[in-house]
Amino acid sequence: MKILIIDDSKIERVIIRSYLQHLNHEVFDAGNGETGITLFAECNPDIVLLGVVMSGINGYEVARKIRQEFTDWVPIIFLSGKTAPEDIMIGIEAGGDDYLPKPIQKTILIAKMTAMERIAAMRTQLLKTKNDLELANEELGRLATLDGLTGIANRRHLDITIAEELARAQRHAQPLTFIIADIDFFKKYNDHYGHIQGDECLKAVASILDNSLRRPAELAARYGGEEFCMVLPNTDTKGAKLVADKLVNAVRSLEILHAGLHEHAIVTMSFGVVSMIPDRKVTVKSLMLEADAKLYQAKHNGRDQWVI
Ligand code: GH3
Ligand code: MG
Ligand code: MG
Ligand code: MG
Repeated sequence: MKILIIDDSKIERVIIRSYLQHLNHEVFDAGNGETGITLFAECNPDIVLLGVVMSGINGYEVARKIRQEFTDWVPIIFLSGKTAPEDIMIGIEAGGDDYLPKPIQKTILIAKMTAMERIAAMRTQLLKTKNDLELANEELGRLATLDGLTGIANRRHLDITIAEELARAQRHAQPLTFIIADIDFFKKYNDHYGHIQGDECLKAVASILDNSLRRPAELAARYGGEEFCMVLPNTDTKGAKLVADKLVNAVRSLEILHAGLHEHAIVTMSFGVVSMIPDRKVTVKSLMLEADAKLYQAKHNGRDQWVI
C-alpha cells in the first residue's frame, strides 16, 4: 500500500513511519495540509493518516478538500489528540473514515488500516463488476439491434430508425428515401443449392448493401427472409435513383452464380424506391406499402432493376 501521513509534528511522523516499517508499505509524509494535498495528488495513496491540529489549514479542511477535489475514494484515518465526541463527529463529517486518539497504539493503527484496506478492496471489486456489467449491457444492446445471420441491422432497428427519420423529415420538410429490396428467384436458389448456401448468399448480399451506403445516417437492414430495407435521410429523388442504380449494380457485381435459373445466371435483386418530402399524412406503414408496390412493379417488369 501507499500511505500518506499528513501531520505537522515531525516526531509523530517518524513514530508512525516506524510502526509501518517492515510491513512493505510505501510511506510518504507531509508536514502541513497544503503540502499534504499536493502530495496526495502526486503519489495517489491507498490510505491517508491525517493529523487535525496543524498550522495553516487543519486536518478537517484537508479532508474536505480531498473529498471535494478527488472523486475516487481513498480512506482517511484521523490521528488526533483532540478526542472529544464533537471532534470525532466533525472529522467524520469532513470526510474521514475513522478517528484514532493520540497517542497512537501501533496494533490498533495497523488493525484499522487493515479494515480500511479490506473495504477499499471490496469497493474496487464492486466498481469492476459494475463496469463489466455496463460493458456487457452495452454489448447486449448492440446485439439486440443486429440480425443474427447477416450481422447488419435487424427489423427492430429498422422500425425505430424509419419512425425517427420519417418524423425528422416531416418536421424539417426534408426529403426522405425508403427502399425495399428482394432477392430475385431466391426460392429457386435455395432449391438448387440448399439452405446453407442460401444463407451464405444472404450474408454476401446483406454485406454489399450495407457497404454500398456511405453516409453515416443511412441504414441498411434485414427486414426478414430475403428482403432488405434501406433508409436514406435527406435524399431526394435524384439521389435515390443514383443509390438505387448503385445497389442494383453492387448485387450484380457479386457475381453469385444462380444455376437454378439457367447455366450462366447470377443472383440479382429488385428494388422498390420511395422518395418524398413527407407531409403529415405519411406514415411508416404508407411508406412501406408504397415501396412494396414499387417492388412488385420491379418484379413484374422483369426483376434486376429498381422502380421509383
Ligand atoms: P421473387 O423473385 O419473386 O422474389 O422470387 P423468390 O423466390 O425470391 O420469392 P419468394 O418470396 O417466393 O421466396 C423467398 C424465399 O426466400 C423463400 C425461402 O426459401 C427463402 N428464405 C427466406 N428466408 C431465408 C433464410 O433465412 N435463409 C435461406 N437460405 N432462405 C431463406
Ligand atoms: Mg498537530
Ligand atoms: Mg420475398
Ligand atoms: Mg425474392
